[in-house]
Amino acid sequence: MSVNLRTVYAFAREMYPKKVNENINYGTAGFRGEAKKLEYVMYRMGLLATLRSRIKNGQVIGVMITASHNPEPDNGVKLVDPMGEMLEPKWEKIATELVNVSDNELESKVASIIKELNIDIGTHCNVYVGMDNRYHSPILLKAVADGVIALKGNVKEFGIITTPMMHYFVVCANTKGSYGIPTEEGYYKKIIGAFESIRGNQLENGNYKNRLMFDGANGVGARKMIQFLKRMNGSLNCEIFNKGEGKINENCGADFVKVQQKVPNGMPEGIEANVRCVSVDGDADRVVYFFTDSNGKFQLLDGDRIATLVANYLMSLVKKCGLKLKMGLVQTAYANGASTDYIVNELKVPVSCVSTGVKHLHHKALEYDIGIYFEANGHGTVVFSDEAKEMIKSISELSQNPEQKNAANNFIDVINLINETVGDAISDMLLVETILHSKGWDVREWFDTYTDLPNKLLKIKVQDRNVIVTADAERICVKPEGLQDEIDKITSNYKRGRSFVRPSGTEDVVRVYAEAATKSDVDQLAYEVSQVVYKMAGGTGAEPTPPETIYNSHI
Ligand code: G16
Repeated sequence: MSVNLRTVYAFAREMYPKKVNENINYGTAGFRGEAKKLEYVMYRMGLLATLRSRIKNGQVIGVMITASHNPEPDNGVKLVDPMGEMLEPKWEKIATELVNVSDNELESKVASIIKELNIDIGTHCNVYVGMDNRYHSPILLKAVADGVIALKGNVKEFGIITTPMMHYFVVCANTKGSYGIPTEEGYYKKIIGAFESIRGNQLENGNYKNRLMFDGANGVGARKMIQFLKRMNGSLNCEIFNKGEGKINENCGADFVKVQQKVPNGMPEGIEANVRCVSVDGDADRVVYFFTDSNGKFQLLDGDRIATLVANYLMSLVKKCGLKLKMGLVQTAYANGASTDYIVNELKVPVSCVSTGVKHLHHKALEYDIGIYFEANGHGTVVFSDEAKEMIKSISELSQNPEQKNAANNFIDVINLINETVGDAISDMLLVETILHSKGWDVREWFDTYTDLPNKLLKIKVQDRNVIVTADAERICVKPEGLQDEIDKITSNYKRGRSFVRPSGTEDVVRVYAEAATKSDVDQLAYEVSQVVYKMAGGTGAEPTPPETIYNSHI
């Protein structure tokens, strides 16, 4: 096949000219920003995906158009590598360079990538493209597809899907179907089949009631949850809210619920006590639970809670199977200190802390036979080594002990229920439901496993967020000089005080996290740290406001 690189420039000039001068970076999960500025970025990511596929011998690369938890005017792009991982870090750099060259330099940049990486441009390549339900996603999807076509790649469009569905399709295609069938029906069938096989006909158990309220963030998660329920024959009693009536993520969804620590808009006022509620984000790769307790107080169960529940359950399955498997849990600095204490002291599972971004967590989790990773924001999953899967399978086939055999069969279903390719809000939710059902627990029993330290997450607008440089899995701020000393001084005044700052990789803000022994302490700690960040990192706009006026939400 002959590829004329001149086409690359022709498409750019005629259809996707770069009209902005500022440079942008591949962030925590790809490029993200105002949708109206992204067409040239998408076109170039289409080009990049073909090069990536070619260097991977024609394996499928995924391109997902979404701005996930960001507000509706934003959009973005996430690239998916052949085994479902996020794009390899070395290629993030290439992607950044490709996006920032001028239209005139584009053709020669593509030529130099091909030359430097010795890519055989005449070979076949395959790119999958999908999008969330933002109104500007179709235009951006077309730009990606044109990028693929410009370099004579094969493009397959999946239309509106969740991000985890895209990861699943890519892995299924690249494993020749051994992970599953790379279609929407194949995805539903695998997950629902496993869920219903474990649950059987007994829909309730002990204190577990089959009733759930689902906040779809007005995003694609709501649409797909409707599809799940249509195929589930009543095995899950789930009422869906925020199905698309309002703006995506606006005062609803997993990020809103986690950060604001309150019930999202669009759900009924005065939800009955102890009813499980769940929120997913705009592209359904994050999930958090919440409920209103019998005192009318909002209570959150975030990614840390899901991780600990899952670890506890999988440990018991490993034990019942009589196996010895290396299990580890991966968190980020955002993990609540109480959750880490519980993992270390009660569960006795090794825990590691890595930088924000599922790409870092996923990578670390692969070091274990069973690697559980969750960000506090609800983004996470479990990965199993091939050896672990083989061991479980052979117990299921060979064991003469009915209890052990049963546990192994159950384990296989649980593995099939989990979308190992990336954090998947719906699959994670069905896993939580499965665990609570098997334990016969209501949400309160889950909540009572440990007590979270009060915590607060704030955003500070600064002139240039990259003036903040961090180290040690983002727990230490090394620039601007002296900022960490100030944070240390402030933190030392608070019992169980901990705080860190980092530039966001998805929004133009600096994030401030704080936790402390009491709610009033954490409010004050977060405020004081925000103040020094504002002063030392070039804050813009209104200064941080003292707690009495801004923090009237509850923890
Ligand atoms: C993305 C990443 C997550 C990360 C989040 C926030 O989530 O996939 O791993 O935690 O951004 O990142 P930051 O604090 O750098 O803005 P999503 O759901 O928006 O794709």
